[in-house]
Amino acid sequence: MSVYDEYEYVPQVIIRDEKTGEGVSQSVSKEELAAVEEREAWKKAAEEEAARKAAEEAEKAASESAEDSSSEGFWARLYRGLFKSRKSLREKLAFIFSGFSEIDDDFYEELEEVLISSDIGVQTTEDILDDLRTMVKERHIKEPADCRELLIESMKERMKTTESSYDYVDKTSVVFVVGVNGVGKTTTVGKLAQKLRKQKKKVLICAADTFRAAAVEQLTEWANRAQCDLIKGSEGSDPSAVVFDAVSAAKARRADVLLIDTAGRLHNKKNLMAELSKMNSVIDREYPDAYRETLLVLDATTGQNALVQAKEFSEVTDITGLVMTKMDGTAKGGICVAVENELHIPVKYIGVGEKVEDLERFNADQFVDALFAEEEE
Ligand SMILES: Nc1nc2c(ncn2[C@@H]2O[C@H](COP(=O)(O)OP(=O)(O)OP(=O)(O)O)[C@@H](O)[C@H]2O)c(=O)[nH]1
Ligand SMILES: [Mg+2]
Repeated sequence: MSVYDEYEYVPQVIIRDEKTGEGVSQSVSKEELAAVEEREAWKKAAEEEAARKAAEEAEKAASESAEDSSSEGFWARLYRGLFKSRKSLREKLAFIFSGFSEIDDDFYEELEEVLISSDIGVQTTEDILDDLRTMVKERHIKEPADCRELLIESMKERMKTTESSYDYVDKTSVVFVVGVNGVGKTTTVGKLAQKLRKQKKKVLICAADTFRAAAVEQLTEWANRAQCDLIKGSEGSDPSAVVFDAVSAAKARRADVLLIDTAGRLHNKKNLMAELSKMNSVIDREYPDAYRETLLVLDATTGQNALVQAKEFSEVTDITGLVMTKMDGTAKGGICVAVENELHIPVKYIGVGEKVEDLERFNADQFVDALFAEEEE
């Protein structure tokens, strides 16, 4: 019922003059009144829609900042994660920087030992010392303590041999997560799923580790937490068949990213590698347009062993990035410098704890700064 129906006289409406802003009372016909009412209703609906959108945006912003405020923020997490490595390196370096009065062969020898014992690796240590000798000469450095800055500079440079890219996040992609037993593959898949979901990506998880029933349970929990779909097979089924199903589902559901968790528990290396290549062929055949990423997960606590694993995996499959886990539990953080410098495969993420937010994109400068930071906070 319109206002008009209630009155016998021709209604007056206030029409606002656009230029002066003044309201002018005018008589209007039934049709005009209906048009005004319709316009008002439309305006109200538009305002309500704008308010709803603003509230949605505010909620989204709050949830994004919640990702950080629920924990300590990027730098603090990195700093905490590298606690053991930093402490160990600082103690050893303090000893040689204060214990030597000049930069001589003994100084270099001692420094070499410190770097190797910090799991920076023999080859990378040699490279860094070569850099250091050159810089000391060129810049006429005399004080051993001044070598600290040179060391930081060289390490950063050594880690910049490869540029990390995260292109897969914005493409229709398939991410294989591979690695040996217990390094943190499933945890990494779970953490990545949540990260991607926070970025509003449609994520599908594939449980291609069919060797342990517990693996599927573990992944189901992560998938529930991240609120994303999970494709699984029965225990002992062919992982490639599960991958096939996952690809079909990813296509049908228009997933942005398909994350594939694989087994690290095959009875021998040959089987593991054959299985990987079979799964890769399924993707090549069934999902040729998908952007491919193969992340090799390495447990930083294993030090040089991680370097060996990275070499072996990269011989049989095209590794596009590394994930160094358990950085929080080791003084062997220097291994990141070694893998980047020696293998030229970028470290893309580091794991600094078991919680979902404890997975960081890797940044060489910040990593080295956190490793050498002076004061404990
Ligand atoms: N402290 C710490 N623990 C981690 C990190 N990443 C994973 N873990 C722990 O390492 C253990 C093994 O992790 P999983 O994700 O099950 O490893 P996986 O590679 O899937 O193991 P398999 O499937 O058995 O080969 C779990 O207890 C994780 O919580 C990390 O960055 N820091
Ligand atoms: Mg697993």
